[in-house]
Amino acid sequence: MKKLISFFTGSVMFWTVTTAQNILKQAPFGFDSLRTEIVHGKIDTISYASKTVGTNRRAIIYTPPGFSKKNKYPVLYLLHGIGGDEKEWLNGGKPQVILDNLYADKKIEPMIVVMPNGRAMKDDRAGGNIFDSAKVQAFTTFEKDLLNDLIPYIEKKYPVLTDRESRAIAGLSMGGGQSFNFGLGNLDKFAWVGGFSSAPNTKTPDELIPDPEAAKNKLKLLWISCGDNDRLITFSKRTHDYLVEKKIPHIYYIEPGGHDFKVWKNGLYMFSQFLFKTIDKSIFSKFNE
Ligand code: FER
Repeated sequence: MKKLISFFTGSVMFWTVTTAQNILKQAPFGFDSLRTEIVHGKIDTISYASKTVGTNRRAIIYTPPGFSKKNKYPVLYLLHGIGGDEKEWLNGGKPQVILDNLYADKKIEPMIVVMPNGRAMKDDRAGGNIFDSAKVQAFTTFEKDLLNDLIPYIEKKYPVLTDRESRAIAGLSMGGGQSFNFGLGNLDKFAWVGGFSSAPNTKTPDELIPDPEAAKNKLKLLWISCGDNDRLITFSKRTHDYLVEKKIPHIYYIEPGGHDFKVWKNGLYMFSQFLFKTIDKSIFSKFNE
């Protein structure tokens, strides 16, 4: 049976690698399965005082296997969608399993992952009408909470690197829109930006990138992915089209799928492997060949 499984896994890997012109685009079978024999990172829930909202707010932190206060780590802020909260990634995407496996296979750089609640309002639960205008507005307000409350808290309490090249932001759907809006809007704070299936809260391209030269010079990676069956694909596509027009290097990856965790987990699997490493921008175009 083991042989059969490894033959199957091997065949799938061979297929994905060869059809992707040596660029792996889809996570291999088992990437999200818990492996008991490897070292695991740790999940904690923290609470920080938010001056922006006037409450104490929760976030979930994943520290990597082998985490030590003697080291200093880069940070990925990983944001949820309109129906979620700080636990959405954990419940739906098992990022700790995906990342533990990537560490075991030596495919990612040690980093801390912060999963905040991106609905910056007093009652930040995902109940009731999640499309209510005050709740949608709270996803915009989160920019202030993130920059002025959460990031300073993380930098005070955790051993983290604080330069822009050691800070990444990515998210799914509303969180993808937030990542573009906040990441591209604060290039002095973020060098790595990713949006998975970004939602209508994504600013228009000229608002997102008023200064194409600054974006070109400052971004290490701008990642845009979306399922080909997602009705929100227009927000990714119009951003991509503008980036092409302005010749701003980025990855645009349309993969089979809808508006769901299959696409977002693959997004995290792929995006995280680029983070905090030397980047070869010449491979970016292979993602939309
Ligand atoms: C909308 C459709 C979808 C919208 C937001 C979403 C604010 C977000 C979806 C998600 O986060 O999964 O019209 O408007």
